[in-house]
Amino acid sequence: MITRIDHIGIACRDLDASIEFYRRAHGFEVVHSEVNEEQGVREAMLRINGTDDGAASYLQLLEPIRDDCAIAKYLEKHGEGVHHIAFGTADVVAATEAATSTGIRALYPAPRRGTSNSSINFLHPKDCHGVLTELVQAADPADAHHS
Ligand code: MC0
Repeated sequence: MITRIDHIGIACRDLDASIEFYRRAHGFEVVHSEVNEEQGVREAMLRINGTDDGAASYLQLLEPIRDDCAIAKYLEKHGEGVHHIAFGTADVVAATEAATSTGIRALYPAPRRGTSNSSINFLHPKDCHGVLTELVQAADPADAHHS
């Protein structure tokens, strides 16, 4: 079951410039940053709000660290902007199966590692009316993205 929006992923060319933009425009602060080698990104999580189910919602700013990763390809084709929406769930395998049982393609046969050791899968944008959709299960919902 999906319970919340975990984050909106935004592709950017210059992570530090985008962080500064969101700080100046809206007062958002970075609560976590990391490099995800597998996904080919340097990223920052900006906390937007807390929720009553134990995890908050974030903007996720994503800068590519190599030319062949998904974000680099997206920037080349579309430029900067919203790259994906991530829905939070307590069980990413069950949420993925619920979606694939309706005919939507999952991109991975099993969950992979996401931000802060979360477990993630993606649903193909062509099966989701043009929206790349991520499903994310926090490693520890009470402490999502803070370590
Ligand atoms: C591609 N397409 C998109 C899209 N990316 N549509 C909407 N939103 C996107 N983000 C469309 C293209 O425009 C194209 O449509 C078609 O999908 C095929 O795209 P492509 O450019 O040929 O690229 P592919 O097929 O090689 O790859 C697309 C795919 C890939 C979604 C499968 O990006 C992927 O595997 N994404 C999952 C991983 C990911 O995105 N990692 C970065 C975030 P047309 O009509 O032109 O054919 S990592 C992350 O988010 C982690 C750190 C986390 O949250 O914890």
